[in-house]
Amino acid sequence: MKQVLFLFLLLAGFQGYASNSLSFTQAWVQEGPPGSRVLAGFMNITNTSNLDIIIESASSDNFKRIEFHQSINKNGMARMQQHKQLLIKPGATLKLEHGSFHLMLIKPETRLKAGDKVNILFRLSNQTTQSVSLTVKKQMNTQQNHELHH
Ligand SMILES: [Cu+2]
Repeated sequence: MKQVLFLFLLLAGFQGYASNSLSFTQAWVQEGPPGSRVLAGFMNITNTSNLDIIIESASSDNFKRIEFHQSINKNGMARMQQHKQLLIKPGATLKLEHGSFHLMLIKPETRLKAGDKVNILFRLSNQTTQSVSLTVKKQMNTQQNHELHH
C-alpha cells in the first residue's frame, strides 16, 4: 500500500511539473494583406524543465492547419523547410523569428488584423498540451516580407 501511495505522489508531482515546462514570450502573428492564405507566427519558446521537450503539433481554431517551418538560404535562394516537430533542450530558448524558424499558419478562418489575438495549442511529446496567446501585428518592412514568400 505504501508503494502505491508513493507511486501516486510521484505521478502527481511529474504531472504538475510537466504541465508548465515551456514558457513563451514575444508571441505575435504578422498581419497579412487581405485574402492571405498563410500567415507567419513568431515567439520565443523556453524549456524551463530539465528534460528534452518535443513539440509534436500545433493547432488553433483560427487556422485550418499549422506547420513548423524554417527559412533557409540555399545557393542564394530563400526557401522554407518543413519540420515534423520542434526539439527544445533543457534550459534552451528556441527563437521563432524572421529568417529562421516560424509557425506557418495556413488558411485563416477570418481576416486577422493588428490588435487581434489568436490562441495556439501545442501538443508535447510528454502527453501534455500548452496554449499560447499571440497578438496580431503589422508587417515590419518589405525585406522581411520578401523572406516570407513561398
Ligand atoms: Cu513558412
